[in-house]
Amino acid sequence: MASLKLFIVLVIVAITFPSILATDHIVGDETGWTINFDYKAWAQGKVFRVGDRLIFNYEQGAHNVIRADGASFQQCAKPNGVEALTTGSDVITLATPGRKWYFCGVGKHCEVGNQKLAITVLAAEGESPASAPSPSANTPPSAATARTASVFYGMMAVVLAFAAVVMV
Ligand SMILES: [Cu+2]
Repeated sequence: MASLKLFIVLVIVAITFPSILATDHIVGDETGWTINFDYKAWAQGKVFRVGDRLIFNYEQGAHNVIRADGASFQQCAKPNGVEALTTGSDVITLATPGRKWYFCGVGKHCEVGNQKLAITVLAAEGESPASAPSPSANTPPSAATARTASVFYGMMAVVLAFAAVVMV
């Protein structure tokens, strides 16, 4: 019985506080991470938020994932000190808002195969769209504040949920 109550309370919490939930984005959907796929079109219309995850699926060894900056993305050149991700199911949690760039560092997959992805990450859900950064802007101070508030409410929800379970 206790576990059923806990489940119900957690469902209520999840519905009431969607900001504590995040989205997993499978890059390229069922096609995965490969050459000759239009990742620009794939990203178009999708909303990426802080806390969401990007999942790059590919055959291990056939591709990799390099986290780039704007300049290295344009040139398909690995930035100094950046290690490629190579597991075949690489998960990247979007930690900060702003422009993010990824490409494959194998062969000429980026230059010729167009295996590259650029996205704009918005602040966590529950904030006004006005606080969303433009591609060239840095993180507005208000975004960090709002994110902290969202985390606070999420934690409050968990505390209340457990309090409810104890009291029922
Ligand atoms: Cu590749």
